[in-house]
This record gives sequence, structure tokens and C-alpha cells, in this order.
Amino acid sequence: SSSDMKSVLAYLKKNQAGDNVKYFGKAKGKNVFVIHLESFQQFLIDYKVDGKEVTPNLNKFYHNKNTLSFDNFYHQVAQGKTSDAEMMMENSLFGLPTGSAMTQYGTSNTFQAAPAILSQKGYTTAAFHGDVASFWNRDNAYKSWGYNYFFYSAYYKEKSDYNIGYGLKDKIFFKDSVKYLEQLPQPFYAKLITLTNHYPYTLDKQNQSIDKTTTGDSTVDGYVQTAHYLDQAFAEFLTYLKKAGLYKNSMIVLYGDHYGISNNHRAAIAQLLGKKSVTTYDLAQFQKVPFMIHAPGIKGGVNHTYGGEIDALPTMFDLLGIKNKGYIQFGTDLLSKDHNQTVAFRNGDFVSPTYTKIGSTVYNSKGEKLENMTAAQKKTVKQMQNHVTTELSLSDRVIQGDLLRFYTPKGFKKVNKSDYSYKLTKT
Ligand code: GP9
Ligand code: MN
Repeated sequence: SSSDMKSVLAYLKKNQAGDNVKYFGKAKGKNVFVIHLESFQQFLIDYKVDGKEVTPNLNKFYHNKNTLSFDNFYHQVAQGKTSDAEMMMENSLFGLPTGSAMTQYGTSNTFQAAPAILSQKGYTTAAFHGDVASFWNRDNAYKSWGYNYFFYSAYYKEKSDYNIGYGLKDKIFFKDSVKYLEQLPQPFYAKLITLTNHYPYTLDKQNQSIDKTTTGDSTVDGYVQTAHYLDQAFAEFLTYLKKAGLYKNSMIVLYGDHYGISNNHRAAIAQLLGKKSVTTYDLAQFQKVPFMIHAPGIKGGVNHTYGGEIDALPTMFDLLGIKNKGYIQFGTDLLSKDHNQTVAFRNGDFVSPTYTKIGSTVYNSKGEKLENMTAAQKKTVKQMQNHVTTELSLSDRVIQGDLLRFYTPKGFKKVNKSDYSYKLTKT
């Protein structure tokens, strides 16, 4: 109900974070590329197999002097996997505890998503993906989110060896996206969702150019190989961007959507990390994914702030010079001094620079179990847990109660889904 919206507004007001004056508007008016790195975990950055970098090009980008890179950035997805990541990245709303919010509510709900906000500020917005349009209900959710264009599998040439797993191989996907990209009026917001680095990490022979790992776990060992392929695909796209002059007038954002190697593979994970065994704490740390923002002229570097996918949009808005105040966003700007570094996992567990809580166990920052906490420690952990539980449940109320229909940000025009069609009209 609309009174639920009042609780949400009160919560957001209390937890609001200011901008960072050093970064605010530094990428204002630039094109925006959001590149979704499928199943890509942070541990791959600078990772080597037999002395060979698995992702040399992403590593270079990560360490570029104009790239803001975050090394304590966590995925926060649940069963909705990719769709949960997309929901957080573009709405700063959490996915749901079960199922996929995009599938269940993407068609009917009111949203105030990044594409809609940006298109009302003069951007052309487009999503690119080499799978069928209906996967995760994208064809409907993207209308609710205000995407002007959605280029999906039917927009790409089909050939027998072009596909692997869920769809188009990444190199072909990036290459064949260019002809649509070139037609977008600038400034544009373009999201490209990669696919090849997806479980079960199979790759055709001709594209295999790094050895698999040798943990003996067959679902794990191909991971570095498809990650390496994704890295090359990204490098080819970057070369195009530079040639086309887009590199210097764009903000390029990269993120990993969720883990590639699930916690069911403990022994293999330990081997990959060069450890005898992994603890529950190690597995929580293993949920880090990359988040990088490159823009010409900004001060880059590796930033150690703790955050997660929920915080991506407010951070991007800061750089684009868009005030977050007034939008219903559950994350906060990672560059703000007011940013809360307690990172919620979707099941209510959390990590932070001080305490990590998994199930009923609390760990300190060294990963040691805290068996006998002092009253003060208990109080702090309880407050953190409260924060996490509150933000998750209020975000759920927004989605499950379709609360954004009761609230329109100042200057924002409600999205009208019937304005959009992604049907391919073959001529
Ligand atoms: C499918 C793709 C995969 O289109 O985005 O989603 P996931 O299985 O990672 O949730
Ligand atoms: Mn995914």
C-alpha cells in the first residue's frame, strides 16, 4: 500500500549517502557501456595458471590509471542469478529470496530503472544479448525499464558454429553488435550481456587458447578457458571502441554477475586458491566479483571499499552527475563517505570490513570464528544484522507490492510499456 511506501522513504532518508565531490559529474554526458561478464569472479583478476595470466586484457583494464576498480565488491544474487544481477545493477533493488523478480514482476510492475532515467535525460538506451528475448523475461522487463532497443539472438546472423551453451559466442556477439551500436544516437547507454563463460564452461577447440586447470573436477576445470575466451572477446571489443573513437567519450563499466564455481566444489576451490582446504569464511570471500568503471580523466586505482551490486547504480550516477536523492535505491554510492560497508547477501548473511556473519557464525576480519563475543561486539553485529534484514525486506516490499506505482521521482515520467517494441521486422 502507499503507507508501505512511507516506510521505504523513511528508511532511505535515514540511510542516504552524499555524493563525492571529487567524482561527481566527471563522466557527465558520456556514452555509457555496461558490460556484463557472465559468471566472472574477482579471483580471476591477475590469476595465473602455469605462469600464464588467464585474463590479461581485463587485468590491464583493471589496473588502468583511469579505471576505478573495486576489490571488495560482492555479488548479491539468489535463484534469479543473472536476472537478480540485472535488477540490482539497473534498479538498485534486490532480487527476491526465491525465484526471479524479473520473471515474476518484470512485466506488471512500475520501475524507475537506469535506462528510463537516462533516456529522459537525452540518452538512447539499448541492451544486447545473444540469447532468445524471452530468457528471464527480458523482452517484457526491458520495456518496464525503459530500454529503447533490445537486440537479442534474432538480430544476429545464425550459423551452425556460432552458438555454444545459451547462445552466441562472445567474440561473434561483440563483433556483430557493432552494426547496431553504430546507429545509436549519442549519448547512449548500452548494456552488453556476454554468455560464453557460463556453466558448464564448454568451448569449441578452435577457441581454446589456454589450458584447463587440473583440479580433476570436470565442471570447474573449463572455467579458466572460457574466462580466457571472454577476456579476448573483451579485448577485441575494446580495440573497436578505440578505433571508433568511442573509448574517449564513454564511461565503460564492467561487472561480474555472480559466481561461476558454486560452493559445492570446495575441494576444487581450495586447489584453485592454493589452499589445503577452504572455510565457510573463505567461501564468502569467494563471492567477490569485479566492478570497474573506466572514464577518461577520472582518477583510477584499486578501491577497497566494501559493497555489492546493489551499490553499482548510485556509484555510476555519481560519475554521471545525477543526484541519487529522490530515487528509490537501496544501495549507496561506493565513493561516498557515508556509504555503509555492510554487504548483504540475499539470504541475510553479510560481510563487512569488520564482521562477517554466515548462518549463526560470526567471523572477524581475519576469518576467525568469534566464539565468545563481548556485549559490545554482540550489539554491533546485531545492528548490522538489523540493517541487512531491513533493507532486504523493504526492497522486497517495493517489488512484491509494486510500490513504485505510488511514487514518482521529481522530473521523472512514468514509463509506458506500450511505447516499446523489440520485434524484429525483417525487410
Ligand atoms: C541467459 C543468461 C544466463 O540468457 O543470461 O543466465 P544465468 O543462467 O546466468 O542466470
Ligand atoms: Mn549469469
